[in-house]
Amino acid sequence: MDNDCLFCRIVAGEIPATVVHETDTTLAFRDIDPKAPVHVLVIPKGHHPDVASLARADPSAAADVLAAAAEVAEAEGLVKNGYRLLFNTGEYAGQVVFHVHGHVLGGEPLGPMLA
Ligand code: D5M
Repeated sequence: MDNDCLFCRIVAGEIPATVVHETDTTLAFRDIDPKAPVHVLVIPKGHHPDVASLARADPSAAADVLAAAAEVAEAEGLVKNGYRLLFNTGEYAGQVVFHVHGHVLGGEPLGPMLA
């Protein structure tokens, strides 16, 4: 755990979050500033700054995050119409929390990514 990391502190229960899914290795909670009717963040419990670092250091945890995101999408009723799974990676992508997180977004048409 990184004591300066917001999402590590959510994993530790030091900061409240609306948790919607949890496994031994992952946690999923609602985004505090939702950009769609469903906006859930899926994270590994271990601290890794971004998805590339996670995939390198712990491929099994990376697979767990993807599986958890799919389970969240299913539980949130997003599978029929589709959803977006997005990992902002680095400053130019707008990543502001450097504990890797997948955004699960859905519940309305999201439009093309690069319009
Ligand atoms: O996305 C970081 C996301 O993290 C952004 O959508 C807001 C969200 N966020 C920030 N603080 C919290 C707390 N405390 N609970 C839930 N969600 C939070 P990024 O991809 O880094 O731009």
